[in-house]
Amino acid sequence: MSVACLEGPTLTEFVEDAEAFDKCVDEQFDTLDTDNDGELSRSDLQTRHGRFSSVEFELQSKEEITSMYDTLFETFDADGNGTIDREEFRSLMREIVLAKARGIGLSPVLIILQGDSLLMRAVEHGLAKSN
Ligand SMILES: [Ca+2]
Ligand SMILES: [Ca+2]
Repeated sequence: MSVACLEGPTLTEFVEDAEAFDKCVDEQFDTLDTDNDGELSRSDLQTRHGRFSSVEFELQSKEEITSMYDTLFETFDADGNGTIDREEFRSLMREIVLAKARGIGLSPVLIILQGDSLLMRAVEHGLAKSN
């Protein structure tokens, strides 16, 4: 775990690099899909409860996480079949990260990075670009 400085545009650029972003999101998807059936169900997410909450987005309380699950399923289960497939998940993560980017804006914020989080990848992506 480390601390890094992150700006909104770093996140936006990461999302816009569809190849890098989708690859990273797919890894997250595979990690969350505990029964490996190619779809995320509520039980997949609950199995990985601690993990998913650490993935990012500063969701601190259980209520917030539960409410995020509800929002997540209602909003991103586009075809309403009760699970989130890979495409639905990519759309979800794009929206979340872009919302985060808008929230951060142009003022760099210090964030705590978990080794395999999307934000970590975004920071690495930004560093790779600037080198
Ligand atoms: Ca599953
Ligand atoms: Ca679905």
